[in-house]
Amino acid sequence: MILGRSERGKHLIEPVTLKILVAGGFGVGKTTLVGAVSEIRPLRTEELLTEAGRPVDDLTGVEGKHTTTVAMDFGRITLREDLVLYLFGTPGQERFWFMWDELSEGALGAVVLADTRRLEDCFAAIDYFERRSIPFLVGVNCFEGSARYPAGDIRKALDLDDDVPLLLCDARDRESVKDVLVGVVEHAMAQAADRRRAVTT
Ligand SMILES: Nc1nc2c(ncn2[C@@H]2O[C@H](COP(=O)(O)OP(=O)(O)O)[C@@H](O)[C@H]2O)c(=O)[nH]1
Ligand SMILES: [Mg+2]
Repeated sequence: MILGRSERGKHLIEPVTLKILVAGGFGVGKTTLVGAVSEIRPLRTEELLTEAGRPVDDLTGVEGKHTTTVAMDFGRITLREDLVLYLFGTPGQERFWFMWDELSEGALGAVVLADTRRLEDCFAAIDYFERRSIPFLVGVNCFEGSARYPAGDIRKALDLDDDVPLLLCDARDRESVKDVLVGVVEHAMAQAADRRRAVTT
């Protein structure tokens, strides 16, 4: 059968695949977030927190946590039939910083997860993406029992630029995480459009 020009694209939808990083401090919910939305069984490379790792991995506030991601989380979500996201949860611990440059290669954008009880844990991730002009948004993972702050106060504490979106989310909730991911894609697209305008005008 010969496909007419008007038929083009109707039968074979080649999805666009985009790479999104999920960053943030240790225990903030990166593995949980990837697991909440991934259509494939998320690939996790976790090791049990060993006695040896304890002095290094600060567990204050995440006492229930017994495993830690040593390499990264990996998952996939189809946002629309023509748009597939690959998620890379980057290790929060400082001793894995060396992996970030590899992981951020070709990334469309990033989610920086934050926990208001330990806000400073995400400063390094924000610095990292700002310095490299990688579009990111901040997702505040709302753990129950932690105080709620107005978004404006959190923005100020994080010293966020006005155009960086900040969303409250629940890393365990698929719809909530989807909103965050759509937010990253839209923010990255908007920033790319701004840059194109800046170049052509
Ligand atoms: N109550 C609550 N617990 C969460 C939430 N997100 C993650 N957790 C728990 O917090 C711990 C750390 O989450 P994890 O995803 O492993 O953090 P990671 O180190 O950033 O990958 C786990 O025990 C999760 O079950 C959340 O939104 N609410
Ligand atoms: Mg993890």
